[in-house]
Amino acid sequence: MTDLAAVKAALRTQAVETPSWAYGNSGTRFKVFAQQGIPRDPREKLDDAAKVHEFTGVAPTVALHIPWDRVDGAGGYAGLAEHAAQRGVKLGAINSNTFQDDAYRLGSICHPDAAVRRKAVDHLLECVDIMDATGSRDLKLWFADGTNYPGQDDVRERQDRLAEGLARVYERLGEQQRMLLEYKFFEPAFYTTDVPDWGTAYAHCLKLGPRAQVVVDTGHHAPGTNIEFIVATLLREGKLGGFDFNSRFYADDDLMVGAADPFQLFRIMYEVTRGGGFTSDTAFMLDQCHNIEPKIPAIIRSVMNVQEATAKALLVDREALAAAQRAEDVLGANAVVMDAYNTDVRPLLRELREEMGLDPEPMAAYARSGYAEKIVAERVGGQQAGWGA
Ligand code: PSV
Ligand code: MN
Ligand code: MN
Repeated sequence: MTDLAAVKAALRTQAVETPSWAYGNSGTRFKVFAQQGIPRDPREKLDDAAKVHEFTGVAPTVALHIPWDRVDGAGGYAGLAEHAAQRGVKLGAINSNTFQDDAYRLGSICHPDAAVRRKAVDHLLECVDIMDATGSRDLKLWFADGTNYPGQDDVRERQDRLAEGLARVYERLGEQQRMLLEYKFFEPAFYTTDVPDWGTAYAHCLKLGPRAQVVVDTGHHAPGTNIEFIVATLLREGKLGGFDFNSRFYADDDLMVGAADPFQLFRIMYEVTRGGGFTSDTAFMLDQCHNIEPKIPAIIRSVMNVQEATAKALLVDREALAAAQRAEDVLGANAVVMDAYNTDVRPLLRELREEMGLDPEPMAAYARSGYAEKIVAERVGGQQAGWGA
């Protein structure tokens, strides 16, 4: 039997980090649909993120993206951290950006020209300076580097350049800081990508040291990839730094986590709980864009989707599962997992929220709060998230 009090206690400690860019206008390369009430600066993005935390109780940190969230003057980044604290949230991971400058046409830290590589590394070092000011623990690195044509560049040499650049940044990290390396199987490069998969990311992180860990962006895999196996393996090796959660139907769709395949999210969260990732330093971050739906409710929904999948994963009767596995009872073992997945956890979560002093229905409570109307009235000329800017 699963101990429901223990499940609730674990859920109380859950922390899902929301990304600043999810609050801004975004779109595809075809069109950015501007919405009303969109934040005009990083502070207003934090105001919106604080609302998500206020109604869910489990979204206490906000990831920044540099330069999209660059602040000059007015207290700088320490001032931004202070603003966050006043709203009841904290600044989370700093995401670097080495993909929106003309210099990066052939890559950033893997670029054939040392001057471009230096520019990219300088940006990453600036991100660590920002982490010092904000108190952020994690530097999240995603590289758009790669090639489009066979022969365009030396694929092995690009790995050497990558290793060298990462090592320079790793050396700069403080004792309590981490470097989280993200992989993505293709796009914007289409022939080779310099960090295409967890194996490449893992190999670099292993060489760098314990403060370099892998980020699993759920949207960055080929169809049919068993993501939970990757999660189990990385956790076993002590190298799972965190997640960028989102949903995909086709490629890097960045749709709401748990929307396309809630069963996959449950399977991932089961491996997380099984592997101790839920109680370790694994960061649970969203990496999403809300192109056609209202942003704040979509992010509330996403946080709840992660919470529901986690609750179901925690409900797996581990003793019964182990017993069935030992008895070589294939169907029995599968039934234990499916029983947990098929449990309606919404009543449990409503109860939990009430115990936490929250409204049991975050979506409805947000809608009633009047915040959406308030920001539409107050904000004119919202900022684009960064994509397609
Ligand atoms: C690009 O694919 C991407 O979605 C990566 O997942 C990063 O985490 C994110 O952009 C922000 O840079
Ligand atoms: Mn990502
Ligand atoms: Mn992505």
